[in-house]
Order: sequence, then structure tokens, then C-alpha cells
Amino acid sequence: MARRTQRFHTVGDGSGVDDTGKFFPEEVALALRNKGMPLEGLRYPITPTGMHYLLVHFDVPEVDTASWRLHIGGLVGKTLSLSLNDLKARPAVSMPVTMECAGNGRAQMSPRSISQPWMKGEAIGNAEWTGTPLAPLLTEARLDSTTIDVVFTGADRGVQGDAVQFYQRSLGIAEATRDEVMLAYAMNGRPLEPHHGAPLRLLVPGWFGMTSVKWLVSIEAIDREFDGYQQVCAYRYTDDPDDPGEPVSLIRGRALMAPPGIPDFLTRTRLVEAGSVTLAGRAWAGRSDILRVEVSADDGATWHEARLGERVGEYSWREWSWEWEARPGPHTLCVRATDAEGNVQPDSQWNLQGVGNNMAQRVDVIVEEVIG
Ligand SMILES: Nc1nc2c(c(=O)[nH]1)N[C@H]1C(S)=C(S)[C@@H](COP(=O)(O)O)O[C@H]1N2
Ligand SMILES: [Mo]
Repeated sequence: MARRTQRFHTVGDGSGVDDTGKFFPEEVALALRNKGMPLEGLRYPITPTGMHYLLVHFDVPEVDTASWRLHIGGLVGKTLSLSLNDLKARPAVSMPVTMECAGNGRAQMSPRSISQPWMKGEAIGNAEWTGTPLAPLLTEARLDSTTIDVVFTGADRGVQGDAVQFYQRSLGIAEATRDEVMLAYAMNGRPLEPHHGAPLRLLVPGWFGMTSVKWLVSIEAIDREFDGYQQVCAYRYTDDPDDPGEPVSLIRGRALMAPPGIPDFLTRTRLVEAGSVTLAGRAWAGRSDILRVEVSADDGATWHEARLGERVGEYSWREWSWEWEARPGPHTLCVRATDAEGNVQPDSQWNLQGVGNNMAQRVDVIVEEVIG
């Protein structure tokens, strides 16, 4: 949401959006701190930790694992204070989960919301997470029947929209107590890395990434709807700065292809050798499933159904592939998914904050008889 701040300089004209087709140094600096998964990483069913996307709003906080404790309180019959060893001693679950930033693809919208400028769908990853389910802990704490929201607080503090805050998000009681929601302490079989939320993070499979609070220090039950900045100002579907709109929640359907051939260093345009080319990638739809993936080799004029592979897990992506008979010349390849409810990825899309974007992917390629 566009906000005027007195303490900090304005980026752009103060409207919060820009349509010059250029990026501000502040956005480039954010992009250097936060990174995407290179799309060739789609070839791995489980994303290597170092390739998983990263999004940190403020700073990676300093957390001393030995003295760290998770506090569970608010409207509970019994307050809990747990060490990492206490949590590790509880029943453990491991599952691959496709996580995606709600701002993924934001920079493709016009005008663009001035923020982390995700470009080509790279704010994605599918790690194997290990932790303990949250619901039994909430049962043990005996949540009051008047509980409406459960608030999750991270150890990281900063300023956004001129509001000084710890990073906080909430879930309604029904969502917070779903079986798959976990407190994760390991990623791909190793303790969480500092930037991914060490020593403990919330993991909410199916939801966009902002919900999975990192550096978790407190879980609190409240008898009203949580009104923190990241809940009521950020992560909203709205076209108008004066309209709060609807909250962003579940991940929308999306298919991405690993760009074929070889890239030109600067433009990233692909060079592909003529003949039979296997186009392949992954598709996912949060809590839903993928019904269909379609590929176009003529910028969306005609579509062809791709072959679908097995789903890597219940909250995880599946592979798709399609054989393309590549003829010499320039081409724009496209791919789009349809989720189990029949929602098809759109060709174009816009909202003020650049959230929940799932426009069909387009990849420019130049096919040559022989590459040399
Ligand atoms: N405490 C805290 N949790 C957070 C964030 C944050 O800045 N602070 N970023 C959120 C956002 S917007 C996303 S997309 C995911 C990114 O998780 P990752 O960096 O492990 O991929 O973490 C979420 N959890
Ligand atoms: Mo995000």
C-alpha cells in the first residue's frame, strides 16, 4: 500500500509504483540481498538449499540457539517455553514443500510495485523440510475457545510503511491447526541456515511464503483478528491505495520451464539447435493440484498438452515435459498450468502490490540449424 514516510527518502514519485521500465538502485540492492532460484534449478525434484529462493524483509537477526526458546502463550490454559531440544524430542515429520514468494513475477506487471523486483518466476523452491507438527503443541497449551487468530512473531525487527515492527503474521485457528502446518528446524536434512530462519521457522504448506515466519520466537493466541502491518497493509489484492482489498493466502497455479538451449550472457535470450527439443519444467498450485500443463511455441497462438510426471509430495510440484520440433528462426515459448479447480494461468495481470502474480511464462529463443 502506498504510504508517505517522513523519516526516509522517497523512492520514485511516492506513489509506490513505477512504469519507466527501469529499476531504482534501492530495488537492485534488495535484489542483491534476496535471490531467486535460477530456473535451470527446476531440473532438481528437491531444490538444493543454496539454490532455494530467499526473501528477508529486514536483517537476518542474531539468534543464539543455545539460549533461544519458543514461547507459546496468549489465550492458553498453559504457557509453554520450549528449547530447540524440546522441539526435536517431539514427533518429527519430513516433507517436500513448494514455497513461493507472493511477490513472484512482480516486475512483469506494469506499472510495477516498487519492492523486491522478482523478474521471471524465480522466487520459488521445493526443499524437504523437517520439524514437528504445530497442532499437538497448541492442544497441549490448551487454546481458549475464544481464540480467533494465532500470531507468529519472528526475532527480526525493522520498519516498513513507516511502522516499526517485528515480522509478524497470523493464521486463523482452523488454518493454524491443520495437520501439515509444522515448526521446521531442518531443511534438506541439515539444520536451518541463518538466512532461512535458524533455529526454527513456521512452515505452512500451500500458502505463499510470507506466512512461513522465520526466526520464530513466539506463538500467541488472540480473541480478535490480528491487525499487524504484514497482515492488513502488506499482502493484499487491491488496485487502489485506499482500498484494503482481500488478503493474499494460498499459492496459485503456475508452470515454469527450465529455459532450453544456451543463454546469451547479457540478454539471457536462448540459443537452441534445430530439431527435436524436450521442453520441461515443474508445475504446482499450492494446496490444489495440477490438472493440465499446456505449452505454446508461437507466443500463445496454439497450445499443446504436456505430459505430467508424479507429484513430488502432497504440497509439492510435479514435472511436465513436451517435445518441440524446433525450426530455425526466433520463437516465443509459453507455458501455463490449470489447477484442479479449473483455474488457468492468465496472459496478463495487475494489482497494486504486485502480489499473487501467476501470468503464463514466456521465454524468447532463437533457433539455428547448427549452433556455432
Ligand atoms: N521473520 C521473517 N519471516 C519471514 C520473512 C521475513 O522477512 N522475516 N519473509 C517471508 C517471506 S515474504 C517469504 S517469501 C519467505 C521466504 O522464505 P525463504 O527465504 O526461506 O525462502 O519467508 C517469510 N518469512
Ligand atoms: Mo515473500
